[in-house]
Amino acid sequence: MGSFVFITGASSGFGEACAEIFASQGYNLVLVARRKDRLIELSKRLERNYDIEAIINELDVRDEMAVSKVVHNLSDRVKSQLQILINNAGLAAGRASIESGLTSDWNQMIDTNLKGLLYVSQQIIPIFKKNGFGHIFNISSIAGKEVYSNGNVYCATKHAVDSLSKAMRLELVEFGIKVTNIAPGAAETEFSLVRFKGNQINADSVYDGYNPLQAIDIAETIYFAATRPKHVTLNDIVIMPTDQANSTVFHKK
Ligand code: NDP
Ligand code: 8X3
Repeated sequence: MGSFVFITGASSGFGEACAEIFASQGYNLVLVARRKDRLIELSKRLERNYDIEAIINELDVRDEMAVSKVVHNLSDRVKSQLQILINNAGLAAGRASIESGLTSDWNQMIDTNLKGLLYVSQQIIPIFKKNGFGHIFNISSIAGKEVYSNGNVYCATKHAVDSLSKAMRLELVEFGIKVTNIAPGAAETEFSLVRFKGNQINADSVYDGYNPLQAIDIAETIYFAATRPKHVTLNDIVIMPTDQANSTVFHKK
C-alpha cells in the first residue's frame, strides 16, 4: 500500500492503539512521543508482526524547533506517501479550581494540547497540500464540548482543539484535505495516571463501577473514518461509553 500515518503520542493509549490498527492493515507509520524506549519496542513489534515500516522519533511536541526538524528530516519518499496525521499527544495535569491550580500544570496542558498540535499541523499541512490529499485527526474530548468542575484549563485546551478543527476545515477544504475532530468520553488508558501524577488509586477510581472506553474503541473509530470514500468526511465524532451520558453523568453499578 505504501501510505504513511503520522501519529503523535504513540507511546501509549489511543496513539499506540492507532499504530497497531493501521499497521495491521498494511499502513506504514511515523511514530513520535517522548518515551523513546516504548516507541522502539512498539515499532519492532509492529514491523515484525505486520511487515510494515515504522519510523520513530523521540519528540516533545512542545518544542517547536524539534517538531520542525523531525518533519524536515523525513525523506521525500515518506513525505510523498504521508496521508494521515493523528494529532493525539496530550494530557490533563491535575484537577483543581483556578484558584488552587498549579500554573506549571496549565502551561504543560496549553503547550502540549494546543500549541504542540499547532506546531505539528503547521509542518504537515504543506506536505498534504503538495500531495493533493491528506486527513487530519484532532483528538479533542467530551471536555472540548462541555466543561466540568475543576476541569477548567484542560477543558479550555480541548475546546480550543475543537475550534482548531473547524478552522482547519475552513482553510483546507479547497485542497481536498479532510479534518476529523474526535471527542471521546472516559477511556481507560494512562490518561488518569498522568492526570493524578502517578497516584494509581485515584486513577483507578475514575473508572470504578462502569464500563469505560478502551483505546481500541478510539482506534477502530479513527480507522473507520480514515477509510471512507474520498468524497466523504466524518467531521466531528463524539464517542462515549454506553454508561456515560455527558461529561459528568455516569451509570455506575
Ligand atoms: P495516554 O496518557 O495513554 O497517552 C498520551 C500520549 O501523549 C502518550 O503517548 C504521551 O507520550 C503523549 N504525550 C504527552 N505529552 C507529550 C509531549 N509533550 N510530546 C509528545 N507526546 C506527548 O492517554 P490517552 O491515550 O488517553 O490520551 C491521548 C489523547 O486523548 C490526549 O490528547 C487526551 O487528552 C485525549 N483524550 C483522552 C481521553 C481519556 O479518557 N483517556 C478522553 C478524551 C480525550 P510520552 O509521555 O511518551 O511523550
Ligand atoms: C478526557 C475525558 O472527561 O476526563 O478528555 O475530560 S475527561
